[in-house]
Amino acid sequence: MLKPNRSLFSAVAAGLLVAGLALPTSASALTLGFAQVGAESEWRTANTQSIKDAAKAAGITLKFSDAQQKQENQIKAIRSYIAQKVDVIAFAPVVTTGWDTVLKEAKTAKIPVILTDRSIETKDDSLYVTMIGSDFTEEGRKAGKWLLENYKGQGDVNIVELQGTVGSAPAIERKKGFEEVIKADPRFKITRSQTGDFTRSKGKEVMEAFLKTDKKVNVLFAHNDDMAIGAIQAIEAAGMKPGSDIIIVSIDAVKGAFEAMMAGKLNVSVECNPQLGPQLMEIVKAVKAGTPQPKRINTKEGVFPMETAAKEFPNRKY
Ligand code: GZL
Repeated sequence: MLKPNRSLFSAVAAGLLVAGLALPTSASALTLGFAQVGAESEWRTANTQSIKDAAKAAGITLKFSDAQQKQENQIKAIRSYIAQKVDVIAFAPVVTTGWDTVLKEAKTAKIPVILTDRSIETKDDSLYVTMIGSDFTEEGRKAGKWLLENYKGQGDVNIVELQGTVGSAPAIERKKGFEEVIKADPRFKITRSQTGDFTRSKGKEVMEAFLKTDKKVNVLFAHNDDMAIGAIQAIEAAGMKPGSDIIIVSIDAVKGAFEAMMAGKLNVSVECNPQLGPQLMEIVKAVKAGTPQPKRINTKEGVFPMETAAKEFPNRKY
């Protein structure tokens, strides 16, 4: 067998470099460290699948961690990626605050950081290259707008709200957008609001508590479909009809929401697209190539009322 002629290879490499033609850094040479929030919802599961599939398709080596929705676990994962000297770090910050210290460590190690899905609060936005994700405030506005335009009842409209994870960008911003829109009609009031932490089990538990004390609930606004699906179980257990006795407005537009809408138990779901994987991999390669990125890249999304669910369901990819 021929032995590789190392001196020939290094001569060619030197020639390429002298000619200013750096050796092609193929994506396969790239390693991405990704610190995921957890596996709390259908949305998150689809988001994880999109990232894993896209890394494979792009030939990028992926190191992946699941933080079980705990910030300290995400920080530990980011530190381990720094120690392993990955090319790029990306993560979906479980909450908006408390990231500056670890991101400064990444900056000192000259490892670029990309935020996906959720944003952070920081005084130093040089700590991350860009944030790719949805406009949660707009999602909250869309939910409020659908309600004002489609609610048929007369008189006061008592709304109970299942908030997402306390301190997370989607929970803060969806609430803000929803309230901004419903304040246009004084009949619409949020009478109870509590976190269901984006999970089905917690959404069911909190809705049970709401129904025990609130005799008149007209509407449920849930910050994600998983909590809405949990609440549907609680509403039925209380002998009421979800989707008619209590109008339900939700966000994500995952498959479970379409199934609930087709069963007449959920009235509308505002889309929040989890399929950020392909765009993320393009940004990883661009960042490594030194191509400047906008600070914010928004994903495009729609609104899916119950009446469109059966027609749209076959097209759904998550
Ligand atoms: C939104 C994402 C939220 C989803 C939830 O982009 O951060 O977290 O709405 C998920 O389903 O748990």
